[in-house]
Amino acid sequence: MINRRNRMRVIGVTLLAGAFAAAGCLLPVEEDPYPATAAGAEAFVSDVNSDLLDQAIALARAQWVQATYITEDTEALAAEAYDDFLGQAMEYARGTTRFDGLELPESVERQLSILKTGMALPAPSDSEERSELTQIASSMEATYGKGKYCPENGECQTLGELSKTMASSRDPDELLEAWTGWRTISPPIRDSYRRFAELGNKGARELGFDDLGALWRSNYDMPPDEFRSELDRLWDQVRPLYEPLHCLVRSKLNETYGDAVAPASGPIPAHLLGNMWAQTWANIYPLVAPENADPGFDVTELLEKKGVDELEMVRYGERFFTSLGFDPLPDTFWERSQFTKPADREVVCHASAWDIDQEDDVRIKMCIERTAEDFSTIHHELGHNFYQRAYNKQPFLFRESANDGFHEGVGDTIALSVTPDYLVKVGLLDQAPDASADLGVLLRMALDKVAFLPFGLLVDQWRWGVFNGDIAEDEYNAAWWRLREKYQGVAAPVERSEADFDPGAKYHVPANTPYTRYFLAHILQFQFHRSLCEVAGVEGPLHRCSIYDNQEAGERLIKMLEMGASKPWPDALEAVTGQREMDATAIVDYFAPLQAWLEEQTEGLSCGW
Ligand code: X8Z
Ligand code: ZN
Repeated sequence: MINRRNRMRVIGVTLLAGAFAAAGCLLPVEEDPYPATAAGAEAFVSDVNSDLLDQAIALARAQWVQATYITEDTEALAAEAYDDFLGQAMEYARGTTRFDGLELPESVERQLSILKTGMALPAPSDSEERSELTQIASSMEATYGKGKYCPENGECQTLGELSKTMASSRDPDELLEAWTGWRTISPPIRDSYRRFAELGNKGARELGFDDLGALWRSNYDMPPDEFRSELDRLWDQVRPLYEPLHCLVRSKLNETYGDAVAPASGPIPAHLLGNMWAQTWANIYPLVAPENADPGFDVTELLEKKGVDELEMVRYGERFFTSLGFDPLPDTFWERSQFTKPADREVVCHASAWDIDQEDDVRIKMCIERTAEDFSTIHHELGHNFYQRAYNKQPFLFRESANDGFHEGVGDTIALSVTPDYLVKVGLLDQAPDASADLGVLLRMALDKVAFLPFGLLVDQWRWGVFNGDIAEDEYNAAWWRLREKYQGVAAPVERSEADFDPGAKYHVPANTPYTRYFLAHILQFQFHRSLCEVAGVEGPLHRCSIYDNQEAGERLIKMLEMGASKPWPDALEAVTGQREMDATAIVDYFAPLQAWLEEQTEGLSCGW
């Protein structure tokens, strides 16, 4: 049994003993286990690693049960477990200051730094405030997970049901009802969120950060302000891809719905884009499809046609990873994961990947539907699991990705290899379409990957503003829509007010999951893909490359994953790509054949918003 609690108590006793000794008392002076020396720092880091590992396992179990069985009891138990974990982790994080300014081995220095910056939710040292914070955190996630839209005369609808409407309906009234309906779940979260930000900021300040957003931005091996500029740089690189796509989609929506519903200029009403948050648009592909460029297949239809059920979809995902040289998933993955929505209880359906025992007990939690979107999400989640297993030999503090964009990007990289040729190889598609279909395939992909970029960026622009006070409580909602318009060129379809809390209707806000990681992942996955295709020796356009079954590419990837967070992220990036910078030229290259066509299509239209 690791003895962290006692150790920490020893520090307290030592300091007190020193004071008493000075006053001439005869208390025994215990030896300080963590003197402010390099050896002390090393001992500290080693104990923290083993102790936090135990704590993290206890927390993961409590959170798993809460997320897969939401009740008042599991909510309270998860909050308690979080409270225990955070109390400990914060004590350790604050304890790092005794080693400030010392000359330390690089790895020790890095672990001390991760201890402080790696916490998405730092808690204040006051135990009442800490427990208030963890209760708020648990209850916000539970509120979201249980959220339903209950119309006055009609049955309540879950997010899954409302999302289906958003994806497939072309009736603007129905779309509007689903859109506003889901947003009835979040006003109760608004006040909790205000208090949450206040307490999270307090915790961040106790660790020496200006606010919680500054802490989040400190996790990228560069000063937080430099990270902001990095994001601006990357966004500038991809804007020329996004703007013509926005322009084309707006004009097609205008053709479909007419001026009254979908104006030909200005921002696009957010309920028409096929997704509850207008974050990916592939569901409206049929409305924008180019003539004579039918992609020739639709994964949703293939899954149905071939009778592939939810579990088999996951098997396909696993087989992709094993084809690269990863070990198969353990039996416990299949026994303990939640693949489909249980009929008899409330669960958090938002897809996630878990690492329960930090060894082999990895799981996914999804409410899988037989769709192309979920097929891709399965690969995304498995990417997390294979990453987790790859770095499980690292010390606890390094059991993370190089930066959080890497974790989000690995499974997506694999999903980019789900090409028509791959589908043929694994027997899902009978014949690959010829090159004339490429435009359609690329456009459908762009509606996912390119459309997502500004959304990926703005969610944290909002949170950072809330955390640093730029966005005051009385403009939470207005500021959200200002950012939606600025980055995405999307607007609320009906008047919103400060009685609403639209950011809270997006999972990651009540669940406190930082979001910039997804923006980075959307840049990084194309970088990984481009390099791995090169390693695999696949020639031809990037959108036709699949690294399926290629051991060299697999080896290269695994090498990076095994590093975990042990080195600054540019080192990890270099291990796969030879580059030390995040670089959006890869996504631009990938979509180059589409870009020319998009510009042609939108010539003469007045673009922008
Ligand atoms: O939340 C997720 C994953 C779990 S880490 C399903 N994603 C973001 C979202 O759904 O908003 C993946 C892409 C963006
Ligand atoms: Zn993810």
